[in-house]
Amino acid sequence: MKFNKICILGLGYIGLPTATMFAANGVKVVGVDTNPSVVQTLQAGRLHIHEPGLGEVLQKAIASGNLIVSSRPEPADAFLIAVPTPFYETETGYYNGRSYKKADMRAVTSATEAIVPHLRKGNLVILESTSPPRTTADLVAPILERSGLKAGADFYVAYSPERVLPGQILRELVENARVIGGLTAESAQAGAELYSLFVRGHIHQTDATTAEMVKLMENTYRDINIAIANEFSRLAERFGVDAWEAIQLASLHPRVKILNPGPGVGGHCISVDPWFFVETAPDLAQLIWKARQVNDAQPHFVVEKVRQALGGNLSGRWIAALGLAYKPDVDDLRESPAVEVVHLLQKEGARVTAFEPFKPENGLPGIDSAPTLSAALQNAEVVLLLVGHTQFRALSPDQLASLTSARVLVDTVNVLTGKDWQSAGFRLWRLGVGERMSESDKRNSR
Ligand code: SAJ
Repeated sequence: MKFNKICILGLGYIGLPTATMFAANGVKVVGVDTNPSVVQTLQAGRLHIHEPGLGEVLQKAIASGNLIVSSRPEPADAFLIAVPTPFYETETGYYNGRSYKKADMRAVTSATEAIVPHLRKGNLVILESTSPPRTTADLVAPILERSGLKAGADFYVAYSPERVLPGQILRELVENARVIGGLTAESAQAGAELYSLFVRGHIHQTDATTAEMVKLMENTYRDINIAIANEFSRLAERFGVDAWEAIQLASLHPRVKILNPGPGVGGHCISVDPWFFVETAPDLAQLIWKARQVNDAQPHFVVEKVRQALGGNLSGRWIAALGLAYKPDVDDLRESPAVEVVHLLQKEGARVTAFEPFKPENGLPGIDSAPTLSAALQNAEVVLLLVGHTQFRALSPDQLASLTSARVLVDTVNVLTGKDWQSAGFRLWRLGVGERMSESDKRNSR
């Protein structure tokens, strides 16, 4: 199939890098976003998100004339939908008296509807947004057929999950293996031809629902593995053990690779996608559901650690929270457990000042955000490290001691180890590390 022009709906973390990749490979791309401020920012050659290297490729794509940013779709050879699929904040589902989160598919629905007037015979439509199983067949295809054309016969429809890691998107878009699931075998083939314009990783063809399930399985697998790491951190504290040391030693086993505990699981992928299984099969997705609950509860354990470090009382205490992003070296605050920890501490009456180096000006409503590290540390009694940003990892005990009078440190991501905090007067508390118990203590606690 020949692709002269592609229309990409949704210019976020996935749609925008994908649009620039096609444009860099000589295809005319119309990038569409419904948010006017995103359109304006991109038209001016500036980014509305943080992703290393993306600024330069965007500017090149616009300057070459291959990428046009618009608020409306246009006729094209292929349409690619890369809009968000979050869950509803308030609307929940219930199964056996337990509540679960439900996918908000409104953006996918309206992006698909926006394509209908432009759809022509022989076009290809690809859904990239992470979606509950059967979305391509049961939601997207029927909407597109309102055009009077028949999916699979008159036009091609496929699902292709994105699997890139924020922070490394440009490299992974090209190098990662890709899965394309077609409504028909011809649809999968058309999708494979489209992505082969820039993808160097192997392109595997399958059916649409398998491809949807593959994506959810990947992130669910990771979520469950992080849940067990988080549960191990709680057990280690109970038994007076260093979870990080125990995990490292257990991972020496050739068939064991345990992930890292932390303040919880955030981002718009791993903390969201497993719910799509729970929502569509609550009777079966029991382990998946439990893992979500374990990870969602982890911020409460961080709060308990801080309470312990402060001698039992949080009310009125001054806390500097370092990092609000959902993981190191990104600016994304979506579903961030660090934000949840700050909110929980505030509920306990603590006075929290946060510092997020990737968003120093605008933190979040309701969170007191400092513009600099030293401003955040000014009145602090305890320094709480929530994200392992490179800037924080590099802090030396002397440097920190010169910036704050606080001498209590709580590290939730295990990046402050290996430095002599004690000589600089600090007491370091680490998530997942229990007070060492003597053997007789251990016996008595059994
Ligand atoms: N986390 C831990 N412990 C770990 C690893 C991660 O607590 O050992 C936490 C992180 O701090 C973060 C969350 O999990 O809060 C998720 O971070 P992540 O780096 O594991 O993943 P994401 O959400 O940035 O990207 C994931 C990736 N999926 C997998 O690795 C299976 C990426 O490849 C996907 O493209 C992306 O989801 C997506 O868009 O779905």
